[in-house]
Amino acid sequence: MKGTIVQQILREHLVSGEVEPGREIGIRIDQTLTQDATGTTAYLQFEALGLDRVCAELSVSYVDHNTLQTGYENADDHRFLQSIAAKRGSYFSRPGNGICHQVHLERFGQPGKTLLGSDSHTPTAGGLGMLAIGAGGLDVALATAGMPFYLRVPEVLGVELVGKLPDWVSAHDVILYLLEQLSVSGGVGKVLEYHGPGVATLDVPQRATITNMGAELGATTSVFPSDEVTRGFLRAQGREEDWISVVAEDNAEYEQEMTVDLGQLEPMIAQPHSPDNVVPVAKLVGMPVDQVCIGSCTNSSLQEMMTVAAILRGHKVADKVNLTISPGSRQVLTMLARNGALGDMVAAGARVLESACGPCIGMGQAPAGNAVSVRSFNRNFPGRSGTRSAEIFLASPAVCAATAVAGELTDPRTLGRPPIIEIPEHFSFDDAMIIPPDSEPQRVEIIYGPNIKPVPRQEPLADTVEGQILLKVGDNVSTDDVVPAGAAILRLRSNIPAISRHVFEGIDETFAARAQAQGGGVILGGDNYGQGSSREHAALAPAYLGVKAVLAVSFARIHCANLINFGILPIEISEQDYERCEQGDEIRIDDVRASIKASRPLTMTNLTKDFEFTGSCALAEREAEVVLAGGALNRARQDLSARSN
Ligand code: MIC
Ligand code: SF4
Repeated sequence: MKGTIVQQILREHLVSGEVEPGREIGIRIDQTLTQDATGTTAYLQFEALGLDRVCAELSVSYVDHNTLQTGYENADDHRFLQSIAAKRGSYFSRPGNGICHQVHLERFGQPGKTLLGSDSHTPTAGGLGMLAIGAGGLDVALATAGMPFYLRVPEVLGVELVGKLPDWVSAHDVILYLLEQLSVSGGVGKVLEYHGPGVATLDVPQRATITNMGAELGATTSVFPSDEVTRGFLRAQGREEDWISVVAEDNAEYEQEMTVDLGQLEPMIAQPHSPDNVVPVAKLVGMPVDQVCIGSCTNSSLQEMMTVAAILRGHKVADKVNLTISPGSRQVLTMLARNGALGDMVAAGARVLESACGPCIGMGQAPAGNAVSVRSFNRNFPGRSGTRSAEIFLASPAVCAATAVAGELTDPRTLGRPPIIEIPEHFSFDDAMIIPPDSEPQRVEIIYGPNIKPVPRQEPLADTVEGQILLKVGDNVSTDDVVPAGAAILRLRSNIPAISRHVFEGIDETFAARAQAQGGGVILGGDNYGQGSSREHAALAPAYLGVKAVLAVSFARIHCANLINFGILPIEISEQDYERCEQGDEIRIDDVRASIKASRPLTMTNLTKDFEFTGSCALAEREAEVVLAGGALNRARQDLSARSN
C-alpha cells in the first residue's frame, strides 16, 4: 500500500502498531458521529466511562433514524441525546436537519482527517478524501472519549476509473456494477481507493454515493482523492478553508487493482434480497411495480433530486404506484423548495417525506404484502422494509423516477436527452438546526426517559463455555436478521432487555424465549456472518440472552468487532464442521481463557454427536484482553482507572 491515500492517512494518525496489512493498529480519530438508533447506547456507554467532556476534535450527534413518534420512546431518546450533547460537548443535529452522512458531507467532513461513525455508511465522507469508518457504538464512544480506534490494517484495492458516465447512467450504477463484480463479501478486509482520469468527471456527491455503498461490499471503507472538484464543493458549502489536497503518490502500490470504464456502464438494478444480486435494468424492463422510494444516504444530493424532479415534471405518478421522496438534508430540501423542483414532485403526486432515513430503515412506508418496491437505497435484506413478503429492488434515482411515472420498471435511456443540471456555486447552507455544545455545561441536566435503560454489563469470560446450538443459519446473515429494523422495534434501541425479545424473530420467533430458557447458548453461522449495519444491538442483545459464542465460517468486520466488544467469542470453523453441527447439538468449549491468551485454536466437543473439532479465534492481543474482560467497556474502565491512579 506504499504511497496510497490510505497509507498516508493511517500513518498520520498512527498511535500503535505498524501499517502492514493484517496487523492490528490503533489510530487517532479526529471526528466522531452517531445517529439516534445507535447513539443512545453509544452515549450511555460514554457516560459509563465517567468523563465530563468529549475529547475528539469534533463529535456530532444526529437524529435521523427514529423519527416516527408513535409513542414517547423516540422523542425521549431525542431529548436525551440533545441534553447529553449540550452537556458533554457534542454538536446536535436536530430531527429534520437530515441524514447523518449527507449532512456530515455538506457541513463537517474534511479531507485527510479520520472519522469514526456508529453507522455502517460512515464511509460516505470518503467522497471528500476522508478516511471514514463505520463501527459499533461502543468503539465510537471510546473514540469520542479520545481513545484510539483499533483495526486490522486493510489491503488497498485500487480502483482505476477511466472514461465518463454515459447519459442517464449514475454513480449508483457504478457501485451496483462493483457489487455485481465483487459480491457482498468482496470488500472484506479491504479499502477501495479510487484513482485515475475518471475521478475528475465525478462530483463530490457522486463520489459519496460510491463510497457510501462500498459498505455493501463489506469493505472497511472507500476513499476518493481530494482534488479541485472537492475544493469546489467545499467552496460552494462556504468552507474552502477545510480543503487540502489528498492524492496518492505517482508510484502508489495497491495490493489489488481493477479498472472500471465508466463509459461502458449502463443502468443497473439489485434484485431481492441482496445488494449484489445485480442485473442490467434492461433485463427487467416492464416489470410491474407497486412502490418507488427515492432518497436515503446513498442518493440524496441536490443533483440527484433535480434529475428526479425533471423526470416527474409535467407527469403523474402511475395509478398503481406509491412514490415517496425523502431529500437527504434540510439543505437539499430548502433548495428544492426555492427553485421550484419540490413543486414538480408534489404536482406529480409524490409523497414527500421529511429529510430522514424513513423507508430505508422501515421507519414507515412498509410496502403492501408481496408488493414490488424499487428504491434508490443501499440495502434490500429480507424484512428490512417492514414487509417480509415484499420484493425490494435497488436502482438509481433516475430509474426510480422513470419507473414511478410508467408504473413498470423503465430504463431512463428511453426518455430522450437527460436534463442538464448545474452544480450550484453556492449551496444554501444554514446551520440553525445544528445546536453547538452548551457554553455552561454544568447547568445542563441529562434527561433520561423511562425507556432508556442502562447498558447491561457482562461478566469476564468463563474457562469452559457450554451450551446448545440455539440456531443454525446460512451464509450472509445480516444484522437486520439478528435484530430487525422497522419502527416497532427501533423504538426499543435504548432498552436492551426489551429489544432482546426480538432477536432473530424474522428467522425463528421462538429464538429469544428458547435462549432465555436455556440460559444462553451458541449460534452457528455460515460465511460473512453479520454483514450489513453497524448496530451493536446485534451483539449486545444476544449477549443479554446469554449467547457466549458464535461459530461461523467467516465474519463481517464491524459485527465481529461488536461481538468482541460485548464479550462474545467469534470462532471461525471449517465448512465441514459447519455441515456436521446441527441446531440443538450441545457444544462444549474447554480451556477457553488459556487458549485465547496463548492464541491457540479452541478445542470444541459436540457432545450430542460425540466428536471433537477445532475453531480459530484469531484475536489480536488487545482483542483477547477485551474478550477475557467480558467486553470493551470493562476493559476501558480498567484503563481509565489505571490512568487516573
Ligand atoms: C442501516 O442502514 O442498517 C442503519 C440503520 O443505518 C445501521 C445502523 C443501525 O442499525 O442503527 C447501519 O447501517 O449501521
Ligand atoms: Fe439511514 Fe438508510 Fe443510510 Fe442507514 S442506509 S443511514 S437507515 S438512510
